[in-house]
Amino acid sequence: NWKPEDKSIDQATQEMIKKAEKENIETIWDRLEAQQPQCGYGQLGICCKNCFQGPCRIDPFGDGPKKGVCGATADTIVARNLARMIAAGAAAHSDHGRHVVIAMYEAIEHGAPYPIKDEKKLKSVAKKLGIAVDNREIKEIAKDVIKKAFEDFGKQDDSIINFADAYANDKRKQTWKDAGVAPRNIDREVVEIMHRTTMGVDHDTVSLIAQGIKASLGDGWGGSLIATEFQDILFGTPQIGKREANLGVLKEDYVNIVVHGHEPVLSEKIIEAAQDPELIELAKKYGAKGINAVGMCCTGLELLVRHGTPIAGNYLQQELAIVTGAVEAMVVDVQCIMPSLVDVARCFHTKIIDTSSLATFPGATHIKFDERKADEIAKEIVRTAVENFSNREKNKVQIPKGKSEAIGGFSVEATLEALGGSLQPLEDAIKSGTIRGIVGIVGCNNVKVKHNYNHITLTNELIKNDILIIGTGCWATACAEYGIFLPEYAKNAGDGLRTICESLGIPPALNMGSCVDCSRMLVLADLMARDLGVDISDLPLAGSATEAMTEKAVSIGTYFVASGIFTHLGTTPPVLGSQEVVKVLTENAFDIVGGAFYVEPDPVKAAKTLTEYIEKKRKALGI
Ligand code: NFS
Ligand code: SF4
Repeated sequence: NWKPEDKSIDQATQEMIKKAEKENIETIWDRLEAQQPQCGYGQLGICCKNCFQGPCRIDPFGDGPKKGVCGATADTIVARNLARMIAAGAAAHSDHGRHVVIAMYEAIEHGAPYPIKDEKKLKSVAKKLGIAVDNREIKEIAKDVIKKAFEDFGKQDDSIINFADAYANDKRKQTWKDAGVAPRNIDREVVEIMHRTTMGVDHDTVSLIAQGIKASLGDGWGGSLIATEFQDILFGTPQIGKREANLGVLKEDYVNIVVHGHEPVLSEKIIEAAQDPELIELAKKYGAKGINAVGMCCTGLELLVRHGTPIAGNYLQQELAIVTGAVEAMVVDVQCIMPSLVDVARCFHTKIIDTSSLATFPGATHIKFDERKADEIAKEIVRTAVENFSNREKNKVQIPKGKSEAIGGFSVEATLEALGGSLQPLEDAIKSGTIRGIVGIVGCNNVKVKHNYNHITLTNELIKNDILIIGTGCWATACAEYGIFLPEYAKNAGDGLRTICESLGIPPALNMGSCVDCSRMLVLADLMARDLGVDISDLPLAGSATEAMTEKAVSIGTYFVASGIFTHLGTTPPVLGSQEVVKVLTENAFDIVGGAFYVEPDPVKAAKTLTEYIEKKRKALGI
């Protein structure tokens, strides 16, 4: 009895859920139902299978076992499981970062087709890292920047990683040093979590969480930041402009290609190939009007903020894009890609094309990517999609009308430019109280939450309170679909925020890009802290992952907290089985790193708490 209206707030999405139901196509909502009731031990985080004397479960209430076979307590087990989630999340973001550095390396050393598009950004990154730029060849500067990044993945001394050292202010770095959580090497912090959490090593909640924090900082101020900066250098720094979002960006008469996943090293090339005149001619030969390449999830956001490519949806819409019956190929790389796509695609002519050597989907077409042959491979993928157009079954096609326009591309650079060169106008507005503060919202849909409901409700509630929203990931796609990223949406904001938005011509919520671009929010917060001569934890800022789902979101939340930001989670991570862990995350963290977690499923209540927190911070600052 779970109605489409209760599964998503978005009409186009509801329409496709109905179509799937009618055609007996199984989607994620059906599978969640089939999983009920989900395991209570798992939900509380108190099961362990880190060795095969287990699996062990702790009885949280009754008089069952309080220790695993080896003697591990609920506290140990929960802390270990949490640390492993962070390790996985940090690994995913950072490996993505590594792939971009490698693409640039391959371009410079072996002629891979990735020319540097943004020399200005390259120079500014180099300067931050202390690399000389005057009178030097671009190639030489790039080589030095690549070297610094590779060091961050591999250096063996105990100094803080180069990018964190270059980008974070001294106050923050001192806090990390004092707490013993300054990351030394992106890979090493992840490996150390795996070591500490294997059978019989670290059993102390605080030191396990501290290592989790260290790895997360290696993500936020390391791997993710490197991904963002190198992508800007290679593909251009996002600039503000108008885009389109939702399933309605698919076009009936065109060859539709959806690029889905996370790494623009691939999707950039697909978008280029989709503009190839020969392939467009071929599409016409098959009876299509042309090629329509659109994005999905974070790789979609990467394209959207840089090139204005339309985005067909966020995480919970991936199966539904195929259900339209109008997708010739869904091209996937890594992360947040449902294995079920292959099954949904079997009901249509759609080809799922997997491209990453890291991710093979049984039943999909495998066309594996290689930087050095990027152009040829991208063309082959697009050609495969074009040739599939004639297999489309017209009677199965139903594309929802729903789509919305949205302004996006608020990189820190573009934001500064919009503000006239510095953050001062924004800081003045915050000081005067016209804007009360800023909340960064990130990440995910989670099928346990009505699709986009938390994102939209929390955003609406906060802008009413004159709080400017910045954000990334599936939140950004949700807002784009809802029309929040239009300057005229400012009429829904409080008077103060509305006035500022109107005078600048910006929406009340700013799309900063994909989830690795959460690093942009850190850079912005850091800049503001420097300007005002305070620590990030003193600023009237907060964070939220209101439909959090992935391990990556756990890593993001943790590095937000460790950067001094009070961070709301709208879904509950599996940690409630340990009061000690919960206390460290929600209370003690304040004293150690200046930020902490806060869990609240109701976005209206969460907005209230976040607003109160921001007001408290204002008071402490005397503004
Ligand atoms: Ni972020 Fe992107 Fe979406 Fe969540 Fe998945 S697509 S990296 S993890 S679900 S926001
Ligand atoms: Fe059980 Fe300990 Fe092995 Fe975990 S590590 S499965 S608690 S014996």
